[in-house]
Amino acid sequence: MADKKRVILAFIEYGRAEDEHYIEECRELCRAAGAEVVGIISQRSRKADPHTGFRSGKVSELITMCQELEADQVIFCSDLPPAVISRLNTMMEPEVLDRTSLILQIFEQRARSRQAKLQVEIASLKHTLSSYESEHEARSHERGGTAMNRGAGEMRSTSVHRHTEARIRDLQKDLKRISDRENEAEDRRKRNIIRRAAIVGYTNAGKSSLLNAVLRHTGIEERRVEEKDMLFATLDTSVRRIRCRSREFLLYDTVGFVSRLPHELVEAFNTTLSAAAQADLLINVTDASDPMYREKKEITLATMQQIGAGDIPVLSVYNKIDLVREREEYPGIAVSCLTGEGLDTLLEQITEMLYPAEVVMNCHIPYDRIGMLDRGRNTLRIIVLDRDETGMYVKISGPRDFVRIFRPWMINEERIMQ
Ligand SMILES: Nc1nc2c(ncn2[C@@H]2O[C@H](COP(=O)(O)OP(=O)(O)OP(=O)(O)O)[C@@H](O)[C@H]2O)c(=O)[nH]1
Ligand SMILES: [Mg+2]
Repeated sequence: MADKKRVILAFIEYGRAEDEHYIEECRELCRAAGAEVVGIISQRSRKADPHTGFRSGKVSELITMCQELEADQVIFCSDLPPAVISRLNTMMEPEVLDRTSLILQIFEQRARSRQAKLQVEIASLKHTLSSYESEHEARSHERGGTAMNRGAGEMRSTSVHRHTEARIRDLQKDLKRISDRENEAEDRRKRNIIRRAAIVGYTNAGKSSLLNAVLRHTGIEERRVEEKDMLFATLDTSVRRIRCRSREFLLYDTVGFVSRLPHELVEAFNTTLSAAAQADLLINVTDASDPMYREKKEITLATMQQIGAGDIPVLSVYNKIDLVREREEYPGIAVSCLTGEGLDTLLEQITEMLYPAEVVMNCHIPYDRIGMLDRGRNTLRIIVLDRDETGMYVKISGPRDFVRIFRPWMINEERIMQ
């Protein structure tokens, strides 16, 4: 195995309460990228130096530190303009990257499916493009340049720019072909009128573990998904069929989020996240043993809004409760995927939320439409009462939206249960 990259983390400490957590998270991101953090350097400041992020004395200190610690890379974790990052790159030997590039590196290493690979490549190219644009803007600003005095270098960069944009368009076309196929599969699932719940949450909260725990709890030992103590272990969406209290639903495991997730990535991962955006219920999993769990839960909700899933009902789940000594009154369901605690309540709540108000309808379905009953078999309770020469008398109960499709053959609506 290749030697681990030796990384120095650089920060500007703005004096915010979350600074310490942020540093810790960047350390974890490095670990996830397979790098070793050999040093941390920070400068307390209200704002970043517009040219080099750090002030000049600190930059010299960073250069010396790189030599002494034989660093291969510097990750500047404060949000600096790309032009600053590229200026720093001209000033020191090791490569200087921003946090977005670090996250992109992790995604690049983890991407397995064609879809994930395409999504990551698009995000990387978009990041390069925005870095390039910002650098270009900074340069022409410094020079006071106008369109009239473009040099040869600028013309060359414009062609690189155009080439990158064309490549992004090609990749997006490929991605669209894959997502169209997936949408067809999704449409087939929808036609089968089966309800869908998506597990979403901060990375490492235990989303994949929750899917596995539910599988185990409902008696399915096989078809487990990978769970791992590492940020961004899951990049592709997995889906499993769950049967609980004579009801069925689909449960999706999705990619996790972090604070300040690069917008290029959120955009590119729209296809993967569309499972969540189209779900009937979002299960927002947080790690209750994490001191920052409230903030992380909010970040997940904000990201869900960003992808257009802000209107979907949310069930909050507080996982890893086995690690919490002093439990709180959680506004949701406390569970442990490790011990199985709380899973009964969770499943009960999921089915209640997925199948809320129920309708019971007596119908006479003609024999040539009997196939309709097949479509509802996963979601509805169907009891055959009688038959005659033209069709069947059935009692159908289930969610109003689904029972409604049998309205043309309704004899009467019996009662409504809440
Ligand atoms: N003690 C304890 N550990 C848990 C529990 N649930 C999950 N874990 C651990 O937490 C780590 C992360 O779990 P995953 O299920 O991979 O987390 P994830 O949310 O899918 O993470 P990403 O795919 O990276 O977004 C693993 O080491 C799990 O074993 C729990 O209830 N209790
Ligand atoms: Mg996972």
